[in-house]
Amino acid sequence: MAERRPFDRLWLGAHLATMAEAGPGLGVIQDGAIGAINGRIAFVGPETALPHGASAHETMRLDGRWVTPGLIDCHTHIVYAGNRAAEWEMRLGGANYEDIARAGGGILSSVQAVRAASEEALRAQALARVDRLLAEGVTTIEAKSGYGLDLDNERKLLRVARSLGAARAVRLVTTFLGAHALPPEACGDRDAFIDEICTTMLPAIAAAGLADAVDGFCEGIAFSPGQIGRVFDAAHGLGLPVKLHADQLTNGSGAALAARHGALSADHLEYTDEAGAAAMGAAGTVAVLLPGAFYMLRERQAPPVAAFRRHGVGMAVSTDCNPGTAPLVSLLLAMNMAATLFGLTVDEVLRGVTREAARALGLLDSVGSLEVGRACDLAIWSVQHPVEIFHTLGHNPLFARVFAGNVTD
Ligand code: DI6
Ligand code: FE
Repeated sequence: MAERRPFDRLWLGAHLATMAEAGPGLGVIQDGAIGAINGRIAFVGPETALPHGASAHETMRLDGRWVTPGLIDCHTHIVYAGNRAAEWEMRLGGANYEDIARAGGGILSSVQAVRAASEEALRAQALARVDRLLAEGVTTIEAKSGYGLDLDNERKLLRVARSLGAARAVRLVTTFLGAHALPPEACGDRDAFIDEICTTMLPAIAAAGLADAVDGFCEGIAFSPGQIGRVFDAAHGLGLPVKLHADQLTNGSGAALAARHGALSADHLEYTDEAGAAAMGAAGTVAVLLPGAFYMLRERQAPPVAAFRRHGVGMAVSTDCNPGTAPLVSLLLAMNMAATLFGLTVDEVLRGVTREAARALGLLDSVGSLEVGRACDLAIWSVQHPVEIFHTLGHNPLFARVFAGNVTD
């Protein structure tokens, strides 16, 4: 009989939420085992199905704990400088987000702070936030630019984002969000700024390999569908996938625009209508729901979750971690909010930070589920049932985090 290669690591005695199937449900395996070789899952199944005589260099017994795929925070603006607490205080006093933005605050005040910050300062501030996410079992983070708004500063943000992935045991995915707001030096000329993004910034950033995808903010206070469409065409011309901040504050038909361009995801979506949801379903565009921003802006209209279900739109859940609308460094809290505020089921939430979040990043082949060949990224939870992972506010039941087969805590 051929000699069987031992696993590098083997976890036994766990209940597994594999997220392996496309359909609803968690793909549960009771009394399961996971074996890793070279950072990938080489076995996943009931412990009783382990090949006879299987051995491992290291074996861990999990005593009935639950294992999910490592969590994925698929929409963040985690690299920024300073904070906007004073703006929040103004909003608490009655000011509104769009008025603050039109008066030169909002995103543009973070742009000022980022332009003044060194790369080292940005990295230190972002790493502190990344560490909070990792402590909750996150193994993949998407990070957007969009607070630089000129080539040098957008590159600076994306370099810092890439460096976070080298500094910590985490998969870091970057997104260029040049079309986030109009910088002051553009003197009000939105079309000229879009030209600059398409002909100068985007090609330089793509050539430097700094972005894995391209995003935009389609909104009355930001850019029109036509302007975003030009950015998307330029991105596709360079072979980069696209995604969109859509219908967050008003219905600007952003969901349909994203779908028309084959976007990986459309994000926020509070004001998306039935036609937008239908277009997303037909295009396979994932709805990324961001309840932290909804909560901090004290929005009243929740995204059309029932329409997303009707049209078979996958739903992901993310923090939107940013200094303005979502100063939030807890994916567990975002998960709780997605259930409490948006009405997602427990299974939808858990799929939304694993399988659907992976799909929103175009990474479903490598992460987001416990299947042979996928990265061995695991979150191991001291809970009796998966709902307890995000039930208790302010409580973190993570027992251990595994990144590419290595226990990191
Ligand atoms: N919507 C958001 O929630 C983020 N960007 C966007 O287009 C954060 C914007 C901000 O800094 O206020
Ligand atoms: Fe955002």
